[in-house]
Amino acid sequence: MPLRPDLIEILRDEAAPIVILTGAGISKESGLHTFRDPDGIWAKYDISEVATPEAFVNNPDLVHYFYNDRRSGLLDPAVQPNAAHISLARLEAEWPGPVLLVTQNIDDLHDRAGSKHLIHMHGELLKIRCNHCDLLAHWSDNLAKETPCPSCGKAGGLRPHVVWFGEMPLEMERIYAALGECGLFISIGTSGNVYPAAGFVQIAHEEAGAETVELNLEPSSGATLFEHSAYGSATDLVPAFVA
Ligand code: BJW
Repeated sequence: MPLRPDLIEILRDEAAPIVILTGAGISKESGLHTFRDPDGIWAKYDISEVATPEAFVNNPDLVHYFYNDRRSGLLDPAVQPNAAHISLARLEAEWPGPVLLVTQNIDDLHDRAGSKHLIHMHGELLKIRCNHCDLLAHWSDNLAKETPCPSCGKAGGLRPHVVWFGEMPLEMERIYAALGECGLFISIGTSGNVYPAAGFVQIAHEEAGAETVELNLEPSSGATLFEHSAYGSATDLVPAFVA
């Protein structure tokens, strides 16, 4: 069984559906920055200037610079899935029940590690979409406000396929359906500051009666909502958890 035996014992069903929520902390040891740690992205950038729809209208150059820089970082050959990403892909492959991985991360490290049932609820850094047409495409180059849309040809409409503050996260119906019937909810490497993801633990516990586990470097904002927890780095905790 690909889970620690003591955890299997607390589950009502040995093939219980599992929902896993991940945040920036799981990719930290792959070389990507978190947001709210002292050396995090929000220590360098003002959220309202780069991660809102208004910021994109007011200063598209800065928003493009911000995401182009992060895209270059992600494409650095040194940035690779770590032991935590790989363990979660193994859990999905070996667990007898359904496993849904919901990530707030816009990097592609879970995809590269081999996770298949994966929702990028805050979008994907390596995709763009167009405000003028229905284009959604893979993208690895730099974007600028003058870049014409490869589909409709208009300039000014291309934007990173990410979810900014005030926008609706992606695939929420699928996520809520899975939370409503899971037997185990695991949160990894997220500070619990951003909704709706921060509220998933309560939905899993109250609606589905799920066991809830937090694995993080330190207690998150919602730490008291979890029944089980372990604190340390993701590359230590997650492989030990997916024993
Ligand atoms: C380690 C580690 C290691 C470090 N190992 N761990 C309710 C109340 C109040 C406000 C709201 C509310 N509901 C909605 C809102 C508004 C808003 C919101 O939440 N505001 C808060 C600030 C209060 N939410 C929204 O606007 C969202 N949209 C929305 O709600 O739509 C309406 C809706 C209605 C009904 C249903 C559903 C929806 C959209 C939020 C979009 C977030 N966008 C960002 C940026 C875009 C993507 C990008 O550029 O990357 O997404 S913000 C940023 O925060 C990014 C992240 O995905 C997100 C979460 O951050 P995360 O992953 O938790 O990172 P950190 O840095 O905070 O934490 C890292 C953790 O890892 C730390 O705890 C470390 O200790 C730990 N760690 N190293 C293990 N080695």
